[in-house]
Amino acid sequence: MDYKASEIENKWQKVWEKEKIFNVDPQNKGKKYYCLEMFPYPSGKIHMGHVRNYSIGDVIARFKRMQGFNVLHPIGWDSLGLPAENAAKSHGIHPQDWTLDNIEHMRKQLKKMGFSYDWSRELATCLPEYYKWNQYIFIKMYEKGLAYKKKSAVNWCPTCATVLANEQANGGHCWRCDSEVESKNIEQWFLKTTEFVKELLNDHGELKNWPEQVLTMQKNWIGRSEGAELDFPLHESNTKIKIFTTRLDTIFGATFFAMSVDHFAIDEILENNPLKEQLIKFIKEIQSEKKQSREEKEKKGIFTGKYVINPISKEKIPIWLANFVLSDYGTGAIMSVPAHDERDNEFALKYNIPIKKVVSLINREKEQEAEVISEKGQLINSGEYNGLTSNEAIATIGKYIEENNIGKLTINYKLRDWGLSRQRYWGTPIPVVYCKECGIVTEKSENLPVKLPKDVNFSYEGGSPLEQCPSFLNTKCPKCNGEAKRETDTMDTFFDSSWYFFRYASQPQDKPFDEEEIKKWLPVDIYIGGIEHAILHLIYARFFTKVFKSFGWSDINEPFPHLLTQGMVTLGGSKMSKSKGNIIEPDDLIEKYGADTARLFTLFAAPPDKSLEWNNKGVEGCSRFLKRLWNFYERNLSLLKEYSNKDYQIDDTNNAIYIKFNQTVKKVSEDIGNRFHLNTAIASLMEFFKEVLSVEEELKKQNPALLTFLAKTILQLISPFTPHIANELWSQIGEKELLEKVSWPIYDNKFLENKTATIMVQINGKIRDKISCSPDCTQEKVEEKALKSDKINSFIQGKKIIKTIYIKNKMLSLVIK
Ligand code: ANZ
Ligand code: ZN
Repeated sequence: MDYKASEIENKWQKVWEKEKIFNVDPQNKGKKYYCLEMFPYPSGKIHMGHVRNYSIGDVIARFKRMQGFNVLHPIGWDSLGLPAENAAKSHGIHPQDWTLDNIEHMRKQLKKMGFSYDWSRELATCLPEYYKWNQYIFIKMYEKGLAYKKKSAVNWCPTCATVLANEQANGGHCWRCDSEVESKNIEQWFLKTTEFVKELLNDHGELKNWPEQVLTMQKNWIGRSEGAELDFPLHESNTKIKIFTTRLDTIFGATFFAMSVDHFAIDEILENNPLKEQLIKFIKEIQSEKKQSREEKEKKGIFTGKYVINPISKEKIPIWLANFVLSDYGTGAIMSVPAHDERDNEFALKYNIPIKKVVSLINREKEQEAEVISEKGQLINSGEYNGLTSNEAIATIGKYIEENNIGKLTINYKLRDWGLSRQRYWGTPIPVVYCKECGIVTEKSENLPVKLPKDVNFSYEGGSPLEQCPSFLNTKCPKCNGEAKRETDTMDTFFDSSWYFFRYASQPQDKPFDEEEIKKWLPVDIYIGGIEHAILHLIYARFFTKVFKSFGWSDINEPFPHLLTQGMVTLGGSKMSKSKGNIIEPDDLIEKYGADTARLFTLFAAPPDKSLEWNNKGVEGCSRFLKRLWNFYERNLSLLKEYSNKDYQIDDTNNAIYIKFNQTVKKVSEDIGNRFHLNTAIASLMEFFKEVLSVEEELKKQNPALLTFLAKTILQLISPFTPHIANELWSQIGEKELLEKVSWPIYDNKFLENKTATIMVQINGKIRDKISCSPDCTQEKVEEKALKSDKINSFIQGKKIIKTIYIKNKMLSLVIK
């Protein structure tokens, strides 16, 4: 029979489905193993990135299953969000229909890949039965003060007509469409991520198995900054304005004071101020500027005509309004030290403000080269503090301000609360109503879910289509039963993905998840996904886990102790993408070669965490390998059937291959299990197969039971990678059990080292054969073995051995005549 991938793949997928073999078995007494890959957004069809991500997870899940673990390997759909709504706008398809169609199609595609999911736990975040629990969780957060509403300047993407979270507007551009982001002031819902900022940072210590890069990205995002808050009295007033600085040591170099245009003390500064008009004009101008980082901004400022007193040096310094001072960081006001801070320096040069050096470097050369000395050093021009090192000065001045009640040492974080509101249709409705009598009222639990109305107008450009839907908008107050209006904002879809892994583990009807089940399954043992989720998703999911713990819903502290970030799939050196036109379609690949080849290549071509350059020759090579494998079983079929369960003997002649077997099992097990080096596991499997081929003829004659044993082992070892062909061959040789239910092979520690000697046999100076012996074999034994060899005998036939030379463990040389 020829290898027909599509036929056998279809066949085994049906068997798996029928037997529900990947569903969690409640009777399974094995140790739990929760293998999770980041769930896909149902964009329409799967791409090679999915194939890679899910193939990696699948090998691990299948491997653990064969090792006897009780495996949970779920899948679902991150299925709310903007693309569905855009499709509705441009093609007139309802987001729900578009999404559910896509899910249907992609589910088929995943099944065609042969992934070992527990489909009974499949979930889609766009279904009311899922987002109901988003709403439930939101209400609990609201009750605990973890969800709140405030007016705030938001990042507004004019193209998507929606609010973006800071992290979605990184660098001032929309993460989705790349348009320039504007600033807009509206009422927004927030989740208090900052409540857990210390835990989010400190518990990195528990994440020993996270890539260093991801930890660093999160650390920078959280942005812990040690410094001091310090009052600067307004000249000729009782008002004090607080600043935040990390560099108290530079305080004698503060030649001006700068405030954000949103600072609360501005009113007083404007009062009776002859410059009032210009100042207001400037404030308006800056407020309409788009949000950008402090460094990126072109520095703009205006002198207010007012002054503050430096509380340490007692100097009077001018107050400026400046666009590079952020209103939502620190205190919104700073002492500016242009000699030692880049931003202040740029500003001072632009506006001709004096620059006063107060820190000098020990390293003179470096000091002369640098325009702005931002490093710490030794104090100069700083009165009584001269001569102290920067750190000594920070400590001394810090102590002074605390003792004199003019300031305190503090820690600031860059992490902001999570702006949750989206003015969009295809998201979870925020379960809140506005009542004239009662104000903000959350929906009653028994009224959940607040369902998205199906019948809305998607061509509406002004904001959320929900605002235009009276049947949704008009409602009764859950408290007083009076007239009320529903909140029309929906939740950022990152809410959905922040806890879906809890819901996979447990799906009760009456609560988000069951505590006992969570205790059993969580934390996730291995989480696999792209590095692009390093900050957003992974911080939010950690935050939710900590929130649930604080509610007493679970005692899990960190959801993902082990994170594997898979590399990109590239073609021609750049990431496969529609816009670059360098896409390989998984469907085409499956059709041409079969899912097993697709799986094998994506796993073999690179280590999981490195990028994978697509290579058609490599795909061909994997396909050829599977054909060779197939043919080996086909030509030995009757022998393999016959010897399937017979005992084999290990002796000197086959010791080498038996050792190779043990080495291979060890290597493959460790490569998958300890290191996730799936590519090297495959390489050693291929090598092992080659060795078996090299002794195939010999074993067929001398030890068919051993050959059968080795052939079976190969199928066990390869089954996590290419499960269809493995099962097919397994059943062809007469095995009844599905390979998924067969245990993983074990190796024998006593047979890991090659203790055989390979001895060349020469006849009249030419090597004619080699034989294997244990190293302590006697010359007699070696000769005896040599004379048993068919090859040697064919040379000796009719002749006489006249001389024998033996070099121990190396060579047997026969001279014949
Ligand atoms: C004086 C100084 C001298 C500063 C010097 C730095 C260097 P990180 O490390 O990011 O926390 N700053 C404080 N609040 C700010 C705001 N709302 N907008 C813009 N800048 C602000 O940065 C802390 C430093 O950033 C603070 O220390 C302050 O400038 C500035 F040689 O104070 B520094
Ligand atoms: Zn009411």
